[in-house]
Amino acid sequence: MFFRRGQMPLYLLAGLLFGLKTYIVYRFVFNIEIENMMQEIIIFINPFIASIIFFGLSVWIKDPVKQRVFIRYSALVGTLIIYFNLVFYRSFTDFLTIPQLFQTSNVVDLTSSIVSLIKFYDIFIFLDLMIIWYISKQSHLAMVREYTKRSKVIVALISLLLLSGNFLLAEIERPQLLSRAFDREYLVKNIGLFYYHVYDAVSQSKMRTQKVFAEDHDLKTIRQYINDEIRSKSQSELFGIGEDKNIIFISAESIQNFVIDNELHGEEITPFLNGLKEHEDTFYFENFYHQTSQGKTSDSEFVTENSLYPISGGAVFFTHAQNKYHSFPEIIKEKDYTSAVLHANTDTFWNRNQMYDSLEIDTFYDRESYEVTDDNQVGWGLKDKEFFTQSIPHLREIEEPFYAKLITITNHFPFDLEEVDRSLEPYDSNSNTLNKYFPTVRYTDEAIEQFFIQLKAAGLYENSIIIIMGDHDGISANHNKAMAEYLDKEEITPYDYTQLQRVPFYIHIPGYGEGEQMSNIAGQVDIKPTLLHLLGIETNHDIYFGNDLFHDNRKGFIVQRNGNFISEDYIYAGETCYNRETGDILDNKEENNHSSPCSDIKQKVEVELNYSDEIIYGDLFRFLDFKNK
Ligand code: GP9
Ligand code: MN
Repeated sequence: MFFRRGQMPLYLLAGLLFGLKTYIVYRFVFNIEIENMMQEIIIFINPFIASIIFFGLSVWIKDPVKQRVFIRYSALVGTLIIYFNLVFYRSFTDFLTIPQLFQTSNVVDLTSSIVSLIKFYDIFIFLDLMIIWYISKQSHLAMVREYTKRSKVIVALISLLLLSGNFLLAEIERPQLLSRAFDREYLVKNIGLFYYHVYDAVSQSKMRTQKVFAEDHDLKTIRQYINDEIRSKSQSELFGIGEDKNIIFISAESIQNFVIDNELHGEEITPFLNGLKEHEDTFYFENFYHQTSQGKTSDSEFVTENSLYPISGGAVFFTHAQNKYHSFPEIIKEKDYTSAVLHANTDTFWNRNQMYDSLEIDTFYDRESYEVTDDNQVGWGLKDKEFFTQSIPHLREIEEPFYAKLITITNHFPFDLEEVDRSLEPYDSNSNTLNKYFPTVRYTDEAIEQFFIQLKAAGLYENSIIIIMGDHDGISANHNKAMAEYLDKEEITPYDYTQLQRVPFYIHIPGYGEGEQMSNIAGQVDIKPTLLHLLGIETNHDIYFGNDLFHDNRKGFIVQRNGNFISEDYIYAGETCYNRETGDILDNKEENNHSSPCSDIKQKVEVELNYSDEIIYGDLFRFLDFKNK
């Protein structure tokens, strides 16, 4: 099957040559960061697997002459795909996506500098193509023939096996790689450039069909629902108290609120945040829930800026970055606010570079804006203390009044921290993850404390509102056993697990003096209307799923993306209705579910999730002119 009269089949030879070229380009021409041995292995085998599978398709072509043509042109198209990506990469440090091909502005940027993006040694990228082309043109080529049915099936089976092997390794390296749709670099690193393009094409076309069938009047019912069920009819007492103040928003990576006011080894875990909670200028919300799904930090950003729900599979930052939104940063422009995000990670992570444009965020201070060295980074990047220190000069240069969001990173799984930065010893349980979580939480607590001092010194404190929010949970259900041990519980029930999805939420208004500890239920979806109202901006025509947290007239429940919810009276989780205060079970699954006290709200939860999905999938806001309503 493979060798005939000592000859290697052409598809195999082409596959090996093309695979080798692709590997060399991935490894040495693109600037792809390899973090461990597993990635090294994947990036080596993937090019060979992908190209042998593709060229192997030629065995299904009967006519050997046509087989050669197929192989030649496949090599040509494959090479061009690599090359276009490379030229694009040299300019944007990113890989092409289908929407980008249609973004004329990018093309204009590219054409102006195209000459500088082409290097003389690029010719080597075409070397294998020339060899394949040359060999395939030899008239008496024994490397192609008509393949028997058996050979075809064997080639197909081997291809399938290789493909599964590649995806299995990728899944081990990055669980839920495809559904979470991380960074494009991660995708390319783990499944290769070609499967990445297939993935991109499939997700784009899925999205497009849904958009094509969407219509203007879909919004009418949604607006009606929001007017009837969500929108408060009057303004809260705090409306306008933050007018013209800066908003400094700290998105605190993976901080859950079970650490607040809690202890480990007889010590407070978060001494600064505990103190801040009691401060007269602080509103602290003890029942504030994150509402993220697979998009993690990016979902928390999405919910916060738009007051829409994230999508259930994948990250909306990735799948719907081209949509029209009506975001917080966009709305506050009417009050002459500028907006910025500060986060020391690459700008492509979570597709932030594209999504931030759609959200109309003016400036993104990404990794390039920070000095990241071997000494000042740990785990996922720049240490939080260093991050805040280096952020101060950036904050000073942003035009006031501003909204600036700072996203921390040190308290990110796997919660690595050097000995010198550790002021709290790890916990001791069977979960290494939970054990290491406490010292990094403490580190971030100290970093925020230091940041407050720096803000005061920089004269940025007095005239700002400072928000601190945990972006999502850091300890997943995999660590329930250790968590139960820490919390001194027998087990973590669905009720407990829901309560563990609470994250800290602080609104600190220097000089306000009438702060309070708030026990009403709240969620990330409430942030946009709350902040808009603090700034004195009306939301009467906006479409959103949250409420001003300072208003008494709220819809009264917080939706989780999986359809669970928390209301003032109930928690619905694991298909069970619980009393929110006591945790007692209020219904019985065996009985008729309509009798459950949770049923009414459960229906509304489904309606809201569907409406939010309709807005996103249908890109419905493109039909609206919010400004002239
Ligand atoms: C990456 C950071 C962490 O830039 O926001 O992302 P996460 O894994 O928490 O979604
Ligand atoms: Mn995060």
